[in-house]
Amino acid sequence: MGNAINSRNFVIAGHTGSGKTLLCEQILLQAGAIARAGTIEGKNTVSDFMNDEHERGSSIYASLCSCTWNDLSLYFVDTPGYSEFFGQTLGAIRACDAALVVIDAIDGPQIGTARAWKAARERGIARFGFVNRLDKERADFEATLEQMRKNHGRNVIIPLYWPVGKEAGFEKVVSVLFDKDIPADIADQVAECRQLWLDAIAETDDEIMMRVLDGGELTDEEIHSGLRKTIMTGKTIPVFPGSAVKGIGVPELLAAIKELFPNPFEYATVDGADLDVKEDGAALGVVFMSLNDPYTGQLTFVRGISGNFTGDLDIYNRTTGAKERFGSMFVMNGKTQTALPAAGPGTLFAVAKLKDSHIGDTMSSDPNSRVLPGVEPPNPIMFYAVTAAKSGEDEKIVAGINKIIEAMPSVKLERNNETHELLLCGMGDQQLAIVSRRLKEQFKVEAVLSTPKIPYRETITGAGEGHYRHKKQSGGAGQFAEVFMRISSSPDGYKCSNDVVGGAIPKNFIPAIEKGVQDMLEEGPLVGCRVENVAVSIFDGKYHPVDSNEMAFRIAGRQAFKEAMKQAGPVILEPVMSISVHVPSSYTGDINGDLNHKRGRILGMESEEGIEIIKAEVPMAELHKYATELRSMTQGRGTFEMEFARYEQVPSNVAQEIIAKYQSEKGEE
Ligand SMILES: Nc1nc2c(ncn2[C@@H]2O[C@H](COP(=O)(O)OP(=O)(O)O)[C@@H](O)[C@H]2O)c(=O)[nH]1
Ligand SMILES: [Mg+2]
Repeated sequence: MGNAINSRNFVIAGHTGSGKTLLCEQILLQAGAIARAGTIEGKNTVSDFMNDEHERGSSIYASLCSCTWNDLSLYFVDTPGYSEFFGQTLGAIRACDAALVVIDAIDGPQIGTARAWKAARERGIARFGFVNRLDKERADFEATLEQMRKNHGRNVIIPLYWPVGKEAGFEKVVSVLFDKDIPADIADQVAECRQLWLDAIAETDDEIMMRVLDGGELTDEEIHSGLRKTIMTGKTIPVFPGSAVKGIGVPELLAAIKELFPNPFEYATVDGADLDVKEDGAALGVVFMSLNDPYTGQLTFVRGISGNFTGDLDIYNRTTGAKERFGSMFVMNGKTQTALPAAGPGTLFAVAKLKDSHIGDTMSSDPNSRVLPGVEPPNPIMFYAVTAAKSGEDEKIVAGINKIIEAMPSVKLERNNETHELLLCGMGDQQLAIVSRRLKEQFKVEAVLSTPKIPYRETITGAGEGHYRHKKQSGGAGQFAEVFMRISSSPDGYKCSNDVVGGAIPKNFIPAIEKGVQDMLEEGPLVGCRVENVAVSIFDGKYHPVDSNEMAFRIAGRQAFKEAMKQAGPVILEPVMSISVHVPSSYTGDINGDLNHKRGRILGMESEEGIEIIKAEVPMAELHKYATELRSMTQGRGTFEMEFARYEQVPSNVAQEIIAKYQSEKGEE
């Protein structure tokens, strides 16, 4: 494809159902890349090609589209709108020069819209808005715009075009800056937008500022370069009205992509001011997506940043250290692959059969190239314990899951070393259901997902003394050990001291006693969980010159500790998570009530870009199904983030329940 200055790439993001997938279809159609636009209902769009997507009627995986429009090479990524699949969107935002956020003109901006704006702002890329579905009944451009202005500011969100006609009568869009022939009923709105643009452009240059203040005119050239500047710095967000179904507003969008979207040389500023983007020299790129599908096999998606990737180069994965070769490279359009001999700056392309390259990795032909920032997936908020349905298939399960989640950056598989469970961690149950279904279909193994154990811990609140005399006479040699110990609370961690005087226990048996204590620390006496923050003093005992041995002292140590713990006010600690729940303001009452019910503490509320954020601390044990509960409480309009805060003592009524449950499970074994 052409040279880099004539190529543009962008990510299409936004709330689910806003029309992102159809907008891709319409762009491809107008560029002549497809002969007819597919429909969601017809399950024949370029970008929703996976079975899972046809079943749901919406995007789950990010997908890459490419076309040529007026000598301009376009690469764009259609992304799923659901919060569960947002990890994919983050990968695309990391790699692209610009974000085009699609907003539904009927429902207005939603949580998925806010999430997309925010991620693009944090990445520092240029942002554009497309207000879609204006052909549909109840569509309201001005109401949608008002909402967006309320969230971001009137001088930030500025329409570059204005719609003519409403609903079924929506016929075209006019440029607020360049069209002379403006219908009378929209003249005021158009004039206001024009002024907002002129003010924003004036902000970019002192000389222009003076001229605008004096009421002077700007040339088209000055307007263009001013627009580019204000958009690139993120100070303004141009808005395009349109209809992805009818194609209205899309030619104007395409023209703006050529004129106003950043080109691959301007991208450098995002990854570091000193990054020198060149069409020759060492090839440098970043992985932003991955696909492992029965039709396509393993595909890794790369954004070329500088230099030229070709099949004969050795490519170093600078993040993992793996050496790779880009033997077969493709331009992608949904699932359609076209061989690509070389990929330069700005190109989004796929590479087949890479061994060890993952989303966010830096790829370079220079073994010493810099390592670029990767992709930070959101923290998982839903966890399941995974086991194989058939015994002996655990390894197959692990291998299968690892393959599947390669394409899902927000899903992780990890072993918890306190509960010893294998945990599948992700953003919601729909995502995890996809993993287990693909395991069955593609890898022919069945996984059982169950509620994971909570990694409770145990500690003491006071001091206690324990004594144990271990004595056994069985046939030949006997066993003998006697131990006295004191324990007390130790806020900065476990300690053990040997305070035995007069050789009551020889020094060489002390480590065995400590081993006994450690056995109990691993599996505490209350509920079998890790014991922490205890200081132990071994202060007396007895031994027998023939019958004493290490095993005997280990047993005595274990029992003496158990005894001491009983006296020392043992308590259970539970992990408490800090969460922030993002919801439209009408839901905050319900959400707060529910969090109180979950033993949560509300820390505060703030609002950001039209979304309320409730911060709270809630015990992990209460949050297992929260992703699903929140979705149904808010009809899908709420999301939350979560991270570990600290361990806290479990209230005694809850502790009783946990102990009773542990005892009954232990009884069954
Ligand atoms: N009337 C109308 N419907 C649209 C338009 N764009 C999308 N839709 C419909 O809105 C629904 C969601 O579209 P889709 O492209 O899947 O949205 P996505 O989830 O953002 O990818 C589908 O039923 C589309 O047919 C539009 O411009 N006008
Ligand atoms: Mg879609």
